[in-house]
Amino acid sequence: MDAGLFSVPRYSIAAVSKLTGVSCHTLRVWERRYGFPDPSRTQAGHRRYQAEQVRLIREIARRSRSGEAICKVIADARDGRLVAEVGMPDGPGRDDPVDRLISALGRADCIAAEEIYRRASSGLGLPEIVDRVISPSLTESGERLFRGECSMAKERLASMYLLRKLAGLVDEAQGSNTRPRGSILALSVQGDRHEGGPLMLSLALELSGWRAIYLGADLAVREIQQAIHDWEPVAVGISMTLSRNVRKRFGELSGLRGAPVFVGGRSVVNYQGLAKRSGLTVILGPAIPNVGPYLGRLSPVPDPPEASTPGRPRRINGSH
Ligand code: B12
Repeated sequence: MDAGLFSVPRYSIAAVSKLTGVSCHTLRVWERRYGFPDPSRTQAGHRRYQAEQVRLIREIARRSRSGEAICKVIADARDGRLVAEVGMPDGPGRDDPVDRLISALGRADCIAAEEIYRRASSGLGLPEIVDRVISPSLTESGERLFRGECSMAKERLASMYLLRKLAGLVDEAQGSNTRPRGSILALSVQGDRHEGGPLMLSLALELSGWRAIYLGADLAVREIQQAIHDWEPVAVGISMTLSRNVRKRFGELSGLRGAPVFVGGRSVVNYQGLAKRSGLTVILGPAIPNVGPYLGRLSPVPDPPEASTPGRPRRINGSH
């Protein structure tokens, strides 16, 4: 990593919000209240953050989500006592398995990629494979495309490889989740073609004992209504990766009937008020640790009396 590049303040507040999951409003509040982070300003007065600051903000957000007092975590960051355990926005170093995996895929060397993936995931549980291998690799391959460092075909090969692996983990979790508590739709809405979020949501659902009905990306809201009608899920979980048209989509989602709708993903962080006004429940942060607690408060709708067997999970077509 080039130390000079690392210290150039080049991230706007919107970019930092997307990279860290902390809303623009919260970043301004922290700055006003605690004097941290303290970004540079462009001539026009716009905030610009360094990669190191982004890394620290990610770590602050992670610790705050795990229950530490925000004023203490920020004081630690300000005084240089915070060790960031999470990845850097400028991508992994050369020896990092993520870098080697994406580079092998960039050469279309699927055998080498498989070996790197196998070693990097060996001995890890499903959530750790996601956190340490799949998620950072998906991000790195897409970021290389956005930085102009690889072709669309190379990004596509890497994304498809990683999404297949993620889907494999969903299957594995589903195989162990033999008595699901109820079924939940997992998808992203029309216009949003990112599949990583809804797959990750499906994995989180299966790991917390629910049956994910994975409907993929880019689904029209009227189709969601039809799916609620056909399968009567306990809830609908939407992954929002793209900020484009969020207002319009929330408006459409507010018209869904027959199941509560919850939304998560990187785009909801700056639209929490709007989501609530649209009758949607917002779940912030990564899917795996955060979906279970919310769903724990939802009780599955019981089967109709003639079909129900006490103590059995609710059936949906072909789910078990
Ligand atoms: C891979 C990728 C693509 C691939 C997608 C391939 C595929 N088939 O899925 C391709 C190349 C197609 C693509 C296209 C575009 N992309 Co793109 N993409 C990415 C990238 C690099 C990784 C996304 C990913 O899969 N991450 C891994 C997943 C698992 O992480 P995640 O989605 O963040 O999900 C985590 C949490 O958010 C949360 N979560 C997610 N969903 C849910 C749901 C619930 C309920 C909960 C509780 C939690 C939760 O849990 C997950 C972790 O456990 C990101 C950049 C990045 N740094 O992430 C940009 C990014 C998402 N893309 C972006 C953009 C702008 C685009 C394009 C518009 C680019 C363009 N100009 O064409 C198009 C839009 C296409 C479309 N219509 O959707 C922006 C979105 C900005 C925004 N918020 O609007 C990003 C952030 C890039 C950037 N730095 O600006 N992209």
